[in-house]
Amino acid sequence: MSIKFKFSIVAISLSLLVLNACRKYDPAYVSETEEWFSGGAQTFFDETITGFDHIFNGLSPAEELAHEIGDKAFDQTFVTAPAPLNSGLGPIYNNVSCVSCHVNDGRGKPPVNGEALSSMLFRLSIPGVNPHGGPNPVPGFGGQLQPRAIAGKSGEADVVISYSTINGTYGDGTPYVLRQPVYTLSNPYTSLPSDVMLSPRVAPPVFGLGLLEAISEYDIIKYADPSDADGDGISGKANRVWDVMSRSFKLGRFGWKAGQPSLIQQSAGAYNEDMGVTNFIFPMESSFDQPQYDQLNDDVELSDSLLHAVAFYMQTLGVPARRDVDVPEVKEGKRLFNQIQCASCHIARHVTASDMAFPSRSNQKIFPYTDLLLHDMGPGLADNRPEADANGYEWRTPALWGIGLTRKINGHEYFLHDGRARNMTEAILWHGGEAESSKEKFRNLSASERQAVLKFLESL
Ligand code: HEC
Ligand code: HEC
Ligand SMILES: [Ca+2]
Ligand SMILES: [Ca+2]
Ligand SMILES: [Ca+2]
Repeated sequence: MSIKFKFSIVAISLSLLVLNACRKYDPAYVSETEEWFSGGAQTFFDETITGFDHIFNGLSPAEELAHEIGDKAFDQTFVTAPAPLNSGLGPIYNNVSCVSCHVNDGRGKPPVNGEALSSMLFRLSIPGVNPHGGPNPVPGFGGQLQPRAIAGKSGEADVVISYSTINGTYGDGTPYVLRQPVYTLSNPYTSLPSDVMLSPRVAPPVFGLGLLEAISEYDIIKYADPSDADGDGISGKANRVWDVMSRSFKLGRFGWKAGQPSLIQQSAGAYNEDMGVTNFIFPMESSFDQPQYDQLNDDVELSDSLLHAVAFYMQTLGVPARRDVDVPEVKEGKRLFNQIQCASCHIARHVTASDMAFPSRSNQKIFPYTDLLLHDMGPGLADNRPEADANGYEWRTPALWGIGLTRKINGHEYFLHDGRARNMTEAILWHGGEAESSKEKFRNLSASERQAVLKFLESL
């Protein structure tokens, strides 16, 4: 082999490496037949109300049993201790069961027409960080607001939500209206510090998360470009969060700011903070050190095996199949979605890592439409509250798979972290910051092109 030839092989492989290392994603890589199968082998052709609740294919009988136990536990209503079953609710809490927020394994919503807060919660902190670089809890209130309490105790505070109106116009002159939420805390049980920061969150859907957990850290970080080295205006940064069980920092994947490293920790945190149910990962009552604390020196309220079963249930929920993939308007919408750079963050395709110990989620080609990275989404969406490495402007790109079934399965179309968007169009029009130019391109599409983008999203 001539030296020149050898050199060109090296040069070609080097440039391939460079191309690989860059965060640009080549949409042409996606074939249409593959795309019906959003969850790879864990895809289910069900467009009805049960569309988000399918057990993985290929589980062993023991795993199927664990999933079913987890499924039941997810639906269980907890009650005040002592009780023979599902004991330990509160003393302060947000809701009584997982499913009351993650309705049909789908998403929650902000209160509508004077409803009480139910499937939405507020995280709280004051400036500074905790010993692991996470949010600094508010004295007397902790890291999350629990507005409800069991009999004889008082909730921490209520939240009053009002909306102001923002008028805008598309490039073609058609007007649109957005609503911006304003949150005020009322009736605090004790005085709140003046520098308290609030982060509103609606419950996101919980299907397909086992597949997202199975994407390797390497495959996520390869799309990160924190200082925007390629100059396309889009950075993308990984969150680094404390993993309680391994006592180390891990890539954050779950939650609207990627504040949780694993499904078991996310689920354990939900039991503890959202329901007041202590467990081996978070054994301290959320009300510890507060007057609402029940002073009961009780054991962990949830058995270790139930926590494992619920986490396994979260790991083994399949993904609904695409619909209408071959309809011309949907194909045109997909072309536009790529052209106006929605796909720079909503990355269509990933391949999960090989995992001999968990074959049902190993090596799957999946289409979640997320990079699982944090992006500055501009001042309009900012909560101005940091969470580990996520700053007050940053949010994790949410997966878009299954989003077109939201109306059918959840009966509403409130989108974004705080449910302010009343449909998908509003969700897009709120994009700012790194997504500003993509949003502007959408705003300047013709009415029929915008419709095609929506048809494409509806097909996911
Ligand atoms: C009060 C409503 C509420 C309850 C009750 C609740 N959740 Fe959640 N859940 C949320 C919210 C809000 C988030 C987003 C949290 C964030 O951004 O930090 C979330 C996030 C999650 C996620 C991560 C989803 C993602 O896409 O990243 C999982 C998994 C989850 N919850 C599981 C559970 C389990 C298991 C239970 C029951 C033990 C539960 N939740 C109870 C509101 C709730
Ligand atoms: C810079 C990265 C980025 C780009 C570019 C981007 N998005 Fe997003 N998208 C996000 C993030 C982050 C959120 C969540 C923001 C929030 O909840 O406040 C989001 C939310 C959404 C949602 C709502 C999802 C949900 O579960 O509530 C939809 C729909 C959506 N994007 C569609 C689009 C479309 C269509 C485009 C192209 C016009 C686009 N996005 C471009 C990052 C991006
Ligand atoms: Ca309790
Ligand atoms: Ca609290
Ligand atoms: Ca970039």
